[in-house]
Amino acid sequence: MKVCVLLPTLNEAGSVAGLIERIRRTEPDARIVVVDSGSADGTPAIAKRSGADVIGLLERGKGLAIRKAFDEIGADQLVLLDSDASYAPEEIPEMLAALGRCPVAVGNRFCGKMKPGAMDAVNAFGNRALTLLANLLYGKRINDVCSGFWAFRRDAYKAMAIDARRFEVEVNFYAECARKKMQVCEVSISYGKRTGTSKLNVLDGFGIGAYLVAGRLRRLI
Ligand SMILES: Nc1nc2c(ncn2[C@@H]2O[C@H](COP(=O)(O)OP(=O)(O)OP(=O)(O)O)[C@@H](O)[C@H]2O)c(=O)[nH]1
Ligand SMILES: [Mg+2]
Repeated sequence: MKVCVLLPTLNEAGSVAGLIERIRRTEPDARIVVVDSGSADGTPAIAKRSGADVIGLLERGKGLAIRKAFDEIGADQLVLLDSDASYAPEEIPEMLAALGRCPVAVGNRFCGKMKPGAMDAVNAFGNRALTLLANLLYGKRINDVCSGFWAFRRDAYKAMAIDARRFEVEVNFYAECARKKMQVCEVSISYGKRTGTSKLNVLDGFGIGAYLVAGRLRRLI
């Protein structure tokens, strides 16, 4: 199998069916996998009815879910996309094209294609601050380290040590690319207002920052 698109879900019943449909229209041959951590709103059943393969987990955590799912998936190219309809699956081909140039691709939301009101002020500040911290600590230039849209060649993903349990998973990708000196291509993407309710809070933002600092210290010792 060539391409697999992974959607992590926690109570995303309002968006998951539409998203699966759009992915299928864009990448008809891709396998679509939903990894769900105990949604109470019927998300897994909706995803199954929409034709996706569903992995159900009992334990919460976006990072944990992504790790478990990618460990089971044997595709050549792995695409990861939040399932709250804030990212556009129509841009997956550009992410895959970037994998022709680099082992890892990340969507950059700060390129002028963000829809008005898509990101509130607290989130915008947090995203900017964490990206600045990442650049300062790791010295590998990136413009949107908390992006929820990534693509990996299989070998590149396998080469990374991913141990994040929650929302630190994206900075974990970035830190591993820095450690392994892997080139990351940035793709200009759009970003819209999410459907449903956010699972992220300010404490998670501090957790991501702490993860970046701890990871850097571990490499120094
Ligand atoms: N499998 C799984 N997915 C999760 C978990 N927590 C969040 N997600 C999913 O991860 C994605 C990102 O979560 P969001 O709540 O959108 O977080 P965010 O995009 O950083 O924040 P917002 O800007 O508020 O949307 C969404 O698709 C969630 O459904 C979890 O514990 N397990
Ligand atoms: Mg979101």
